[in-house]
Amino acid sequence: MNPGIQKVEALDAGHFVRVEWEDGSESRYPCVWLRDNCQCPRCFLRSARARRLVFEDLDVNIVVKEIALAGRKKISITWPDEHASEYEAEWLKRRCFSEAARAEMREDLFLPERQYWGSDLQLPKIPFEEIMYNDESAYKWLCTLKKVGIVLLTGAATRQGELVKLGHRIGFLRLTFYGPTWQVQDKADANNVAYTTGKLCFHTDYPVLQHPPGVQFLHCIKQTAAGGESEVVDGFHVSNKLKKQNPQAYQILSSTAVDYTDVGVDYCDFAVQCKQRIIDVDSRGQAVRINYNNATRDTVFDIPAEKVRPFYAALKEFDDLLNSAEHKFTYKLKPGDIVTFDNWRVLHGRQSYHSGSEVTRHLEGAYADWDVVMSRLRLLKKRVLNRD
Ligand code: OGA
Ligand code: NM2
Ligand code: ZN
Ligand code: ZN
Repeated sequence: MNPGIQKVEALDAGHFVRVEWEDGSESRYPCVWLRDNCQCPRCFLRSARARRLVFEDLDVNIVVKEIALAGRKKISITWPDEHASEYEAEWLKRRCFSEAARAEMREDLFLPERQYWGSDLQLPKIPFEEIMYNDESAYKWLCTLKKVGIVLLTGAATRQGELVKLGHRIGFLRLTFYGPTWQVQDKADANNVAYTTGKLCFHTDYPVLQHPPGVQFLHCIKQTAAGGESEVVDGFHVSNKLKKQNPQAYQILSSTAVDYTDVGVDYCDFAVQCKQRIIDVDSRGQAVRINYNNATRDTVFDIPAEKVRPFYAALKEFDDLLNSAEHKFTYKLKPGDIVTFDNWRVLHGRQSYHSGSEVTRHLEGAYADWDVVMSRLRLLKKRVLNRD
């Protein structure tokens, strides 16, 4: 498992160190990176696992003066100023610069694997109790949430407060202007379309925030007899479809800044404005976040007039794909269900229901940031996989 080092040498006039492993493979490390990452107490604060070395003290043209193999598990380097550094074989191996090693590290740290789905979704379900008290179940919950984008937790109590407990399980919830948690029910003078009995077409929550909540929880406390069904669609899968079907439309939606607005009073008073692209893409053009809520899209639209109709046409094509029977999955929440989903990827909606004098449908909602969820996922992974 842990590789030993066969041979070590300086290359390229001392600018690189080449490590030959016992299995015959090799790794090359730039000396500026090695010096930058010296693990000695002067250069690295162990208690914080952070670099003490200041950038001003780093010579970007540094070369090794001496290099030696210390056993098969460590190399030592002396630098021109006589500073001495040691690097463990295992530590070096994990930081190998080869394409394959970097891809492996990337997968380990970020779990980028995606499973796309359409109307064929097999909605993953785990009992709420299990993820609360069992680390393996919690790990499975968060892995699936990352990979598939949605997991249903079942059997929670049918009262408010379960999401606060869930928040403690991962770390903490994301506070917004709608409060630490929020009640989705029909309200007089609703400050949001969600707080009516109307249909909610496919949307992601809160694109009006610069950094929209990454993860959303909706806990069903009370469900109405007729209507109120939930709908979800895989926004990344549909984005891929749009890119193939109409690259021009994809280009428009991934480059046009759309204005969003949200003004009102809830947790406190607010007047939020933001510009977001409907499909956010990474440097390779791959969708990484959908920012789409038709209700909060502003009347203000800060683009040249001649670009307006092409934008609407592109959005129409995307919206049609989202709503196609092939892509959407419909289900109905039962009291005690908590749906947890990737709010950057999965668009959600609900069918309308009838209003009455008393509250017939009540969901409690909350948000978490992906940073917090991924942090918990990494810690659970370490604990679950290193258990014996
Ligand atoms: C919301 C929402 C879904 C529902 O509150 O943003 O999407 O089923 N609610 O009421
Ligand atoms: N609620 C459910 O973008 C939005 O306005 C989504 C947010 C009111 C907290 C709805
Ligand atoms: Zn050092
Ligand atoms: Zn919503």
